[in-house]
Amino acid sequence: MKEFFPEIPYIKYEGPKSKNPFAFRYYDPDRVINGKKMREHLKFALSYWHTMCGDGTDMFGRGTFVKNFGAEDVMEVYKNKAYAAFEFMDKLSVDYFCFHDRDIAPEADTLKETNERLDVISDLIKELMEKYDKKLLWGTANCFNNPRYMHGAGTSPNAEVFAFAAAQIKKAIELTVKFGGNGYVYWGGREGYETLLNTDMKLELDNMARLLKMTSEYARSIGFKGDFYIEPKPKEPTKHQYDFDAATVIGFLNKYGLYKDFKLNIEANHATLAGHTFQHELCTARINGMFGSIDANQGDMLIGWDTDQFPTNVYDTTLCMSEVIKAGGFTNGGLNFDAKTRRGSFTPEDIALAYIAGMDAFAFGFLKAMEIEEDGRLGEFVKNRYASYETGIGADIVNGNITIEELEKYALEKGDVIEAVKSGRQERLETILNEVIFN
Ligand code: XLS
Ligand code: NI
Ligand code: NI
Repeated sequence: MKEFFPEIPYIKYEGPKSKNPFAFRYYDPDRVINGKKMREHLKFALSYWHTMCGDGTDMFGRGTFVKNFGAEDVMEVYKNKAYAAFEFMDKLSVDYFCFHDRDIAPEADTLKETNERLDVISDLIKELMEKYDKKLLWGTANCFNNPRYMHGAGTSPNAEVFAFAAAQIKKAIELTVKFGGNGYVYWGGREGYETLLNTDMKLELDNMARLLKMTSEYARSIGFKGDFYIEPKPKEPTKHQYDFDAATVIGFLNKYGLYKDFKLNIEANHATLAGHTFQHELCTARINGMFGSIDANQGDMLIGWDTDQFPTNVYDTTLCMSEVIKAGGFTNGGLNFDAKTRRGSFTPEDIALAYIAGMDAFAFGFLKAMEIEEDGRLGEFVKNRYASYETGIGADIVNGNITIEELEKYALEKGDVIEAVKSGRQERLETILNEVIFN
């Protein structure tokens, strides 16, 4: 069979001292930790759109990557993308992939023809999944690229567009089920608005909920057993994206009675665009029972848009994996590299090196997060910080056993409570984190 990436070797674990660029330093896929292989703790996924399709086009310039994989005929190009994707996953020990419908087969003139193309390519992908023993982390529909979606899909002012989006999502769900996927993602795409001068926000939000309800119920009816995820993002492409951040999405799901079936797919770069840390978004999801999956990337703090860079910041990966551990690990979710190399890093080697960088950064973060747990000092500090809620008046507050009048009496008797207040010790705690990271 044709090799699409002759320049990329099979990547093996060589340990932290290795100087070989084509080796893992921390990711040792079959190493067992706490009864599970590292590959099962981390569940890395390839993003089909960035890796197989993204060509580096930006606002000021054309593509710098060639992604036709040696073919000219449009369907041949997409078949080759599939072969190349599985070769890449195989060489890098990436066990999962994620896709949009339009990443795997190009749109034709009519929906019917487009769906026929999807049938052809999805048969091939299914075969390759079996051959290489790869799994689908999640599927989704691209309801934002085509001009028909310029004003949104489920939130379009045109009912015709709503109908088209519903049909498109139906097919994407069928493909997800065909691949045995355990996740289906709804990222807001163009579900948002530019100006209230032309927008009925209430109807748009009601319609968005209608689309989610209808499509998720359909998925259940055809045997989908996995999780539905909403992926929050505050802006880009629209000025006001409706799925702003985790808290906004949770409020939305609660309002429309969708919270039971839906979880969140948290993307690092979207968190920072919303003015939050990655850890904040993960924690918000976790404490609300909505932690699902992760789009593993990083942004650039000096740039105000979604740069989707491969994650290399080990503080972020460590704190992220601490949240994953607190959530009990991944169930249906995993770590999808929704990330692309910079436009100037345009060779196939660059893409492999970027995956190695991201996988090692997360493997390192996972090992360090485990050490933080074992070390116990950070957890202990937080527990002690709230100890006053475990006994006496604190326990009464938590258990709802006290009235406001009794609290007033207590405060009046005390006169002041400043002596009870203790230092937050932030700098010391940051030193402990450094100690674990550098030891
Ligand atoms: C874009 C999103 C997108 C989703 C899938 O910003 O991250 O790539 O992950 O539609
Ligand atoms: Ni994403
Ligand atoms: Ni993104």
